[in-house]
Formats: sequence, C-alpha cells, structure tokens
Amino acid sequence: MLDKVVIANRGEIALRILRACRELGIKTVAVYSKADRDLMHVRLADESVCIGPAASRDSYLNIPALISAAEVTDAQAIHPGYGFLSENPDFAEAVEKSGFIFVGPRSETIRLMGNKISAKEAMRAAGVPTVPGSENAVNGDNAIAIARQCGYPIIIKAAAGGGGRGMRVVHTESALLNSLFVTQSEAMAAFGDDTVYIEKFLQHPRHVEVQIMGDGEGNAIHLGDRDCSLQRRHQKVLEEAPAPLIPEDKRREVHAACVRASQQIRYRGAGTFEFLFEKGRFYFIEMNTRVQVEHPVTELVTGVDIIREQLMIASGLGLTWKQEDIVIRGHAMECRINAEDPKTFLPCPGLIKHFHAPGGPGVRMDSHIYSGYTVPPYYDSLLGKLISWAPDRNRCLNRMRRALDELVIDGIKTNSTLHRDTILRDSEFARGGVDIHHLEHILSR
Ligand code: MV4
Repeated sequence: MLDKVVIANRGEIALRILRACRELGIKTVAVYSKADRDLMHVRLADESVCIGPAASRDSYLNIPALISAAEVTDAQAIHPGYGFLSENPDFAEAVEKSGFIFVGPRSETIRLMGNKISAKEAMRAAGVPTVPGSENAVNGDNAIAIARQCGYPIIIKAAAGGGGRGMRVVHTESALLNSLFVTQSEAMAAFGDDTVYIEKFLQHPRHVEVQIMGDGEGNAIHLGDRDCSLQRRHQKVLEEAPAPLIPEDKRREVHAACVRASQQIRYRGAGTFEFLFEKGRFYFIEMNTRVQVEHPVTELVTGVDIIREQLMIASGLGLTWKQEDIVIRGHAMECRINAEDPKTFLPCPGLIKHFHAPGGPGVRMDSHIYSGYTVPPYYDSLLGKLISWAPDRNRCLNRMRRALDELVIDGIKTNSTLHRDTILRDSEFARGGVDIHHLEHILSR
C-alpha cells in the first residue's frame, strides 16, 4: 500500500481524496495556493505545502512546484483529482520520470485519449460504436467530400479539444470552408494544434457515459452508466445513475464494449467513456482519463469507493471488485451546488456566514465549505455536490427535493434554487430521458 500521497488539487475533490487516503491508512500532503490556506483539507492533512500564488497557472498548474512538494515531503504518489493537470500527459510523464506514482493512467494513454482522432480510432478498433465522420484530420482539400458523405448538418471539432471547446456546427456546404478555417485557427490559438475532424451532427442526443476501472494489466470492469444531459454551456448541472429509459440490451452492449476496449488498451485507473445517445443508439465521442466530478452517483448505486480503488490500483494491489460482484442497485442523483447568481449564472464568491448540510437516509453531501469559509474568486465556483440515493428514480427525486429544502448556505448566492424550483419541478425532467438542450430550453421559457 502507498505510504504517503500528494493531493494535487483543491476544494471538494481534495477533501474527498483525503478521506479515501485516511480510510486506507495513507498519509496525506495537501498543496495549496496563497488564496487557499483556509481550505478544509489543508487543515485535515498530515502535512501541507504552499505551492504558489492564487493564480492557478502559478500554483495548481505549476508542475515543478507539485513535484517539489512530493520530494520535500518524501511522498510516493500524486493524485491529480479532476481539472487542473489531471489529463495533462506531460504532467503524468514528469511525475513518473521523477520517480513518483501518478494516480491515473499511463501518460501514453492520456496522450492517446487527449487527441480525439486517435481516441476514436482506438475505440473503433475495439468495437465501440463511434459517431460517423472523418476517420482522420480534415483540411481544405478533403472537407467538402467528407461532409457530403456524412450529410449535413455536420460538426467540426478540434482534435486537441474536448468538453465543448473548439467546435463548430455547419448546416450547409456554402458555409463549410469558412467554418473549417475559423475552427482551425481557433484550435491553433487555444491548443497550439490546428488539427480538426468532422462528425455527423446529432441534433437531439442525450449525454450518457460509462464508468470503467482497469488495473493496467488488462483486467477491467464497468460500474454502469450515468446521464449527464442536464447542462448549460457545457457545464453539467445535475447527473444521475443509471441513465433512465435505456433499453437493457443496448445498455449491456455498450457496457461490454467499454470493458473490452479498456482491456485492449490495458487501461489503468478510473476512466469514463462519453457517448451521445440518440434514437436508441450509442455513439462514442471522447474518453476522460480522470475521476469525474459526478463519480458519487456511481458510488451510491454500486457501493464501490472509486477513489479507494484508484489508490489500490496505484499501490499495485489491483482491483478489489470482480465484474460479477457489481450490481446496480436503486437510483442516485447529484446536484452541483455552485457559488453563482441563479438568474445570471455569474460567480458569487465571498464569505459563507452559515452552512448546514442536509442529512438523513440516502443523502450525501461532498463539500469542503464550512460556516466562516470565504470562497475565493480565483477558481471554479463549485461549492459541493448534494447526492441522493433511493430504491427508484421517483423516490430519489423526492429525496433530493427534501435534501435541498434542508440545505442552508447563507452569505453568498448559490444555484440551489435553480435545482429546487426549476429543475426538480419540471415534469419532463421528472419523466426522465431529456436531451442535452433541455435545461437551456426550460430556462428560456
Ligand atoms: C457533438 C454533438 C452533436 N453531434 N457531436 C459537446 C462537448 C463535447 N464533449 C462534445 N459535444 C457535442 N458533440 C456530434 N457529432 C453535441 C455536443 C454537445 C454536447 C454534448 C454533451 C453534452 C452537452 C453538449 C452540449 C452541446 C453540444
């Protein structure tokens, strides 16, 4: 078992990682920026190291500072959490070249999946269904023919993009070449790589993803799926597991394909296959090589502690669970609680005068905030995640409504009213299976 781990993150996920380490008897090193001295996990960690000024670029994204923190504390491993450097192959490589264990996949796997063209190619080769489109890079010479083959509308995406960055929808051939050049130059500016590819544009998909875990030696399991369709401007707002209203044969098929692919690439750690689901079919779009914000809904329906498994795998102890022991039980839902104005969606940092977390049966709150904590303005506005579990989806919804009524966060604005008064009162959402446009649709009426 690992002896000491550096937690290269902040906020709720840093606290979540600290909790898993504690339960495994692993010592923890918190790293924090000058704006983050008062973070909950910094107080609880065995050791802590200030890694730089408030700006992420100078602290949570500072690779030498993070590796130095592992060196001075004599830690063995670095857990990147999500965001920041979690999917940066150069970071994973630097960690391992410095003699530390990166809690995540090999850097080559991160690099393979970071390029969306090579990710799709690897998945296609493993028998995972992908969105129809160009199998290679697209340029001014081949774009027109490829787009005709797909049929309009098409979407142009940056190979180095992902998560909604660097893409453009094209409806007609007359708009194609201009859109291609604009997407290429935006991709160059954003990622230093102007490679783009084309896909058929799906107009009303749901966003369904499959959680997998692999030991790096060719053994892998799936932990079922999640529906993350409720989003605004590519920011997920509410997630649930399992994805509602998917035919069971289709569900089994996509789970099996993800396990096969994970085994084929000898995937190590926690990973997520992202799919668009439309008209009864799954289409792979991207793979995330990190633990995700919404991992708790999967934990609640499987009973698997995903962060513990990541640490077990990084320790070389393999997976605790066999596929036949994984049973999806009941339904779970997660509301992301952000420090933001529920009307304008603008961030609202500041002093939390009073905080009370909901509790009772089937309720979990993953949050680092406390009464008297000041939310700094420098980072994303996630205050925490309120998660409910119940034997079925309807009871899970009722339990979430009840939990939101118990939540108290005084002093700053939050989006908890958006959850309680808009999303959880919407009859179409209550039926289940709404598409990725649904939240923006209900917000516009
Ligand atoms: C698409 C798509 C429709 N058709 N690809 C956005 C984020 C990135 N992961 C991929 N995205 C999309 N890719 C094809 N071929 C629609 C989206 C999309 C989306 C996907 C998932 C969740 C929210 C979304 C919001 C807008 C667009």
